[in-house]
This record gives sequence, structure tokens and C-alpha cells, in this order.
Amino acid sequence: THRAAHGQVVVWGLFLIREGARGPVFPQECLSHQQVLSTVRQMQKLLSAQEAAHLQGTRSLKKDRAGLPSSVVSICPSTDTCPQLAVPLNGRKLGRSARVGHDVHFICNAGFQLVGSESRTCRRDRTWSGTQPFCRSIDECSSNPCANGGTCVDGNQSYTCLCPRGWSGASCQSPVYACRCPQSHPHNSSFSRQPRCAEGRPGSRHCSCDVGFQMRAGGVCQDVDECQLFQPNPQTRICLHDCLNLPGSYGCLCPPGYVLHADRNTCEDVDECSGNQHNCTHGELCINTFGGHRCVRPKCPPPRHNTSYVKTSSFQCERNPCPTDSRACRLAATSISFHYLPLQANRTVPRVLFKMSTTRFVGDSLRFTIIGGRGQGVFAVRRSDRQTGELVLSSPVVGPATLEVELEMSEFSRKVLLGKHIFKVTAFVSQYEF
Ligand SMILES: [Ca+2]
Ligand SMILES: [Ca+2]
Repeated sequence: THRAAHGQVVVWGLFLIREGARGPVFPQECLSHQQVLSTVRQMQKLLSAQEAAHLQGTRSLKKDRAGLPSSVVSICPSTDTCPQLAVPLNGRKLGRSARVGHDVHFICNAGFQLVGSESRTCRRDRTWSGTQPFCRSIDECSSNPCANGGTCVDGNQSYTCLCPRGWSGASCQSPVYACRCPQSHPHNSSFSRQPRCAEGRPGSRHCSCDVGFQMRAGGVCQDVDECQLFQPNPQTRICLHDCLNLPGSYGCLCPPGYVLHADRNTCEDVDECSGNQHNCTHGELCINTFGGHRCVRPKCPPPRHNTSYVKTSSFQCERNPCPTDSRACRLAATSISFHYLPLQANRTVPRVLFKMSTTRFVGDSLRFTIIGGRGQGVFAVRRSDRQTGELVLSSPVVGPATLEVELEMSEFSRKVLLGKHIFKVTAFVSQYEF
């Protein structure tokens, strides 16, 4: 073919340049078959001769090189070297010199640990310092990484802990309480799921559970009961009120009268009064309380001993003017006010609930006393300044409870009573501490 012919021309070209000294033969026209064969044979002979010469040269080089060590040894006295050290299996030796004063170092391949001397020095007595090291496969379990009786399984540069029942986590460090659900949901498979597994290197398989699940014996992912786990302990409590275990998670529950706060943990009182969710009738007043509400109807006392009262506001009664000759009326309270205090159970004490003073102070002294009411035992009064008194909660109250206390503030001028004010206080204590 044309291509074949072209290749021949190239071969010819090479041949002519190399053999130019012998007298080039310029082809005048197309070569005969015989001529081509003859030329190729000549080329083969020439190349074979060159190959033989090359091999001869290589052999003599090899011989020279083989002779080198012995010539070096003959130059350097053998008394200055230590015996050659072996390369540890699965490791490397760094430094080739075995001469006195020289060091060699050993390192191990990944996954192996050097046991023995990391470095050895050729000493004057032609012995090596230290001991011959070897590379041992790293046993990830040798440090006993599994807690709580977990079984360690050594892997490729890693380990796996097989946790006993009741424990989970990479090192079996997390306690897991038995789920209380199986009795109530024996067939609810959503509390146990199959793990997600991924094939890694040949023979290795990594399985994991969804968030909120943990691997159990048998390779099944079981829901973690966060409620059992964290709720009973005040330090780890996750819900302010009640906890509901859910597959893979949990939820917090609030008692009636409360809504779950945006933080998903605490309970917030529903203000039934402002939200018009109350059942108070016309003429009753709605008082919002923690966990509920109350309907109240403050009433002025009925007329008695020439003394009568009139309602001046929703929460206040004022004494009507007294007949000129009625001492009883003049000694009766000039005003009666009503105070409703929503209170959470078990609040810390002492706690100031209420302050009282007069805006029309004309005398020279005020006296504050508790004059009655149920639940007086948990209250006390004290003066906070010259014309102000405080009602103080002095002991914690267990709810639910309704406590009433009646306070009197008497105003004197030169020890003569000028007037009395009565404060009727009602505290609505919730069932819960919120
Ligand atoms: Ca759960
Ligand atoms: Ca409420």
C-alpha cells in the first residue's frame, strides 16, 4: 500500500544516514521485491549486532556495579559498621548507613503500631542500641473503650461497641430505659424501625438509626423514650408539666387552662377573661387565675347600726355619711376595697403580694393589722414606709386553694382615730407551680 511504501522510504532514510560512510545508495526508481528483502536483511543484521553490543555493555556495567560494595568495604575498615538491620514487616526502615554513630529509624504502616525501639544507633562496639522493633496491628479495643459492659469489636482502624440492654451510644455511655410503650402499643411498629445501612469497603457495613431511635439487640432501631429518660429527674426534666413519648421524638403536654408555650416546654396560662372565654354572668367580674378564672361579685356590706355603704367602683365601697349622733357609724370603716390575687402554688417566700396606703393621709400615723379571713396563717403585714403597709406571703401554699384575708389600715392623729380602710384580699392559688 501507499502507507507501507511510505514507511519503507522512512526506513531507508534512517539507513542511509547511519550508513552514509559506506557510500549511500540512492534509489533511482521503484525497488524490486528482491532488493527490498535484501535491504531488510541487512538492517536486521545491523540491529542484531548493535543489540548484542548493547547487552555486552550492560553486562559489564552490572559486573562493575556488583563489584562496587566489596571495593567500598575494602576502602572502609569493617570494624566501623554494625550488622544490617531487618526492615520490620508492615513498616519501613529509614536510614541506610550502618556505620558507627549513625542512626536508623523505624516507622509502621497505617493501622500498625511500632513495638520496640523507634531509633537505633550503631555504637562503637558495633552493636545497635535498643531492640529490634516490629509493627503490630493496632487493637482499637485495647484501651477498653466500651463502658457499662459493652463488648468491643476491633475493626479497620476503628472499633464498635456492642452495648448490653439498657445502654446505647458509641461507647455504651447513654442509659436507655425500657420503653413503657410495648404494653400499650404492642403492635405499633412505628416505635421500632429498621436501621439505615450503607455498604462500605468489602465486608464492612455501617448501619445507623434515625434521630430519636437507637440500635437494640437484634439490629432493630427502637424509639428512645425521652420521657422516661429525662422527665423524672428535676435536673434533666424536659417538660414543665407532662411528657408524651412519640416515635423518634416526644411532646410536652399542659393541663387544661394552659397552652404550650412557643418554647415547646413550658405551659402558659390562658387568659380567659381577656379572651372572652369565661362563663361569668352579667354583673360578675372575671378574674384570670393561673390555670383558670373566677367570677366574682364584690358586695358592699348591708346597712347595719346606721352604717351603710355605696359602691363607688367595681372593687370599692365607700361609707355613706354618718348620722350626727351615730358613734358606731363613725367607728366603721370609711372604705372597703376588694383585691383578687392570682397566685401560683408553692411560691418562694417571703413574697410581697400587695401594698396599701392612703392618698388622703391627714393624720400623723397609720396602723396596719390583719383583722380576719380564712388562711391568715400564711400572711403577715409589715410597714414598708411611714404611710405604706405590705401584705406578705410568709409560707408556701399548696394549691389549689382560695385564701382570704382582711386587712385594716387605721389612721390616727394624736392617737385619735380619724378613719379606717378595709382591704378584703382573696388569693386564688393554682393547682400547679405555674
Ligand atoms: Ca421517643
Ligand atoms: Ca387563666
